[in-house]
Amino acid sequence: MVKLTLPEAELMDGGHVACQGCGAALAMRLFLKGTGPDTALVIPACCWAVIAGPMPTTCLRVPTVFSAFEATAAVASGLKAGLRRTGAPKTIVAGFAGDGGTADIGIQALSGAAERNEDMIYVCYDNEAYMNTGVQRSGATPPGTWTTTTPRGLEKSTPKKDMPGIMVAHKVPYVATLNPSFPEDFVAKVKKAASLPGLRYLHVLADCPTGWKHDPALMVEVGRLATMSHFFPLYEVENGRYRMTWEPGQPAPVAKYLKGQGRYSQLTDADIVKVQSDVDARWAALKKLTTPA
Ligand SMILES: Cc1ncc(C[n+]2csc(CCOP(=O)(O)OP(=O)(O)O)c2C)c(N)n1
Ligand SMILES: [Mg+2]
Repeated sequence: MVKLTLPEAELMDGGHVACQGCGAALAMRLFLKGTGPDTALVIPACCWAVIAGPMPTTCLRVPTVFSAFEATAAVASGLKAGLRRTGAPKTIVAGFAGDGGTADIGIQALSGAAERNEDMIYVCYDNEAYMNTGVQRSGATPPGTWTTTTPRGLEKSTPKKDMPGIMVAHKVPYVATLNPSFPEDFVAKVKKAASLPGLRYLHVLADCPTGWKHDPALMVEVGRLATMSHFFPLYEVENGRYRMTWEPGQPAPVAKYLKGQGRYSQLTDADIVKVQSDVDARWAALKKLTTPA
């Protein structure tokens, strides 16, 4: 008998309208396995507002509030206050927003909630563009990426906004990076976040085969390569202390990750060398933070 390591209960049904191979769909499924049924979600405008679907056919088995695009953390703050007041203080309130809704339009509400250390889990599922409206670049789009607003020849040139770093700078109790291709690590971090008070920020890499331009069947593999190549390291920061949670023994070349995706098909060998050196520099900086003095 295979021993299951993840909670068996499903709080998200199949039959939803996510694209095939949607990393954000798997992220929600794993997230709810970690928080359990006493969870209330706040979802702003994003793919997930569509995936969830309307009542009575929603795929979510937990109560959900749909918020304005910029308001996730403000609505979650109010929802938590209301639940406390009406006798349900233990319900986990979780914002579940995209990278556009977090790194760009929602950052003010999130920063305010973080500064007040509101009691919520805030999940940013980062598919590295505004996917729901047709793959426009966001602050979280990596440099060199094709999107519909950074077409070939005019790819994004500025760095990806470091949302986990911004949240660590707010000195919230818990910040972590998660990847649905590493489900045990994913659910362990959600469970840890669920056990802590205050604002817990989870930054999830969420593959979007539609916008990243690859075969949807390869979603888990592409996600694995993101972490295996050090492109998306898995770490957590508890009360300011960094800890790497999973490290590849021998990192894969970043080229392997990039070459599997059409959004990077315009990169030259020289461009790829540059991405590799940026990834190496970020990894070295992170290793310094995670190595006890
Ligand atoms: C104030 C406002 N501006 C623009 C929109 C249109 N809009 C809806 S979803 C979306 C993209 C969201 O991108 P992201 O947060 O990254 O989530 P994803 O679609 O990638 O899941 C946009 C621009 C909106 N609903 N409200
Ligand atoms: Mg997005």
